[in-house]
Amino acid sequence: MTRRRVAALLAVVHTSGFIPATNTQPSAARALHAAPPAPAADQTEPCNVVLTTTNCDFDSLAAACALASLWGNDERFNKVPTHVVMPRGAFPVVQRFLAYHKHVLPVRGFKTIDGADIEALGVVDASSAARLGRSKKWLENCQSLHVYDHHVGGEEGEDNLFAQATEVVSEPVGSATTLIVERLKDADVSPSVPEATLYVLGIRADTGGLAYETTTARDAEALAWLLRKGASQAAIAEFGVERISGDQRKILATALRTVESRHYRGINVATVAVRSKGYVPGLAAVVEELLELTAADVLIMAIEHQNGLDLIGRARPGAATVDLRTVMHRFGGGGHARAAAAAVPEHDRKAMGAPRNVLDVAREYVLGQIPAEPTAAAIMTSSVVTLKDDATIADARRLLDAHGLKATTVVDAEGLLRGVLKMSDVSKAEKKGQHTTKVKGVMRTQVTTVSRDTPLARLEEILVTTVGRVPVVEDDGRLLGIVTRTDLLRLRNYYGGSLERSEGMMELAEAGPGS
Ligand SMILES: [Mn+2]
Repeated sequence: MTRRRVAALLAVVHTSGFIPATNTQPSAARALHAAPPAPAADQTEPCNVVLTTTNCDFDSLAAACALASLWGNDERFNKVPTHVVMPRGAFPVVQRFLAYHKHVLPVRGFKTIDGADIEALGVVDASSAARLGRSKKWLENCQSLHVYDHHVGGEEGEDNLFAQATEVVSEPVGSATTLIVERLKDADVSPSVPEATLYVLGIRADTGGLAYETTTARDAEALAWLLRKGASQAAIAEFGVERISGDQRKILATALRTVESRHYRGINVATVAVRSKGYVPGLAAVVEELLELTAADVLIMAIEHQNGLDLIGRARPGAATVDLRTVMHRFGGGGHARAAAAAVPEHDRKAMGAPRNVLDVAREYVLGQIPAEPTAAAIMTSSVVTLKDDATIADARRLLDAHGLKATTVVDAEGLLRGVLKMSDVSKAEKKGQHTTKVKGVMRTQVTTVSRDTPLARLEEILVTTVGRVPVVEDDGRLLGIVTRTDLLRLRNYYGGSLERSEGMMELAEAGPGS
């Protein structure tokens, strides 16, 4: 089949939102697998089932297929076959992958399973029954329930499956697939090449190719093991990039025109409401694209469609205090702090009215999570190594060397900031033999300064575009402290406590001339 025809087929799949091939496997195709005589789709047989979540992503499909493989090699489970079932819908790229690979994966249509036949039921990438769609009813029939999830701390509430589960694996790694690949490795079960490829796609999708904040060393190790098992880099290159479909593009274009940004305490919170006639899969990818294109720190999209109203939210690590999971939890959804979603319950929709109102409520939650922006006074190092303006170049050299500095501030006898002296200024003066020259004749007097009330956003702008350290001064020019890039990195908390406090923890007095 040519690529174009597959694409044409998938275009039909997009509008329905389901995967017809797995739900209604044509009998002609079944007949090709001649031996043993294939059971009719409606013939029942005891089995295990592993469920993906609704709107199945690569992590969910990969984790489910990996668990089916694990059970197939475990004598506690392998007396009966294990099938993977997708309750409702999948990301377009996942559908495309399945269109090529369904004959090598244990995926079965929902309707081909009789709930009464299920022995062990696996749930991956979720710990809430709400994520299981119509398969939820199977929870009552199954003999044992096994939950593998990496959304630790989320999805609590009445739908949480932990209480009724026989086995719970809930660990904070980047992907659910990682949890099960580790078990395959421990059990010495080698995946087939297409399986290994799918598992890599699962880990990549949920870790953003190991780039997301939630990524752990365990994800990278699981991924490396799969590559050693022969995962196809050609297939990963093909399916590892989500392509925006025509329907997605239309919504993206509308959203770009109507997105509303609100700057609050240095954070850009954007919201947008869109409508779609049919179910458009893969809207999370649209939200991610929008986050990039609008330079928002937080973006929440409301999608109104025939079956209800969905919210999808994404946030950058820079919006450190924003926890979209708790925001979406308010609307019965879940996810991670930086990526979460909800299908807004009917009663909320009735109470709030238009999608715009629902978005306003969601935005208020987000704004409530943003603390007052720190100012220079809170961030600065207040005891700064500094020179008096009547110190000599020789004094300056001693001071800079002693503290390993490349520059220092210069103050007068009253402590008023008079200038900045750089190492290069000192070196130049030394070459001219000006060792006893006063620094006030050599220093730079054009100095960018800020006040104690300068907000973080402005400090950041100065520190990343012009100078690496900026003095904080009182209205009368008295030097209060200094803010450096190190302070900025500390505040961003990129490196935990591993950064040394910035230069200049010295008392001003110690650095006076002749000291
Ligand atoms: Mn996941």
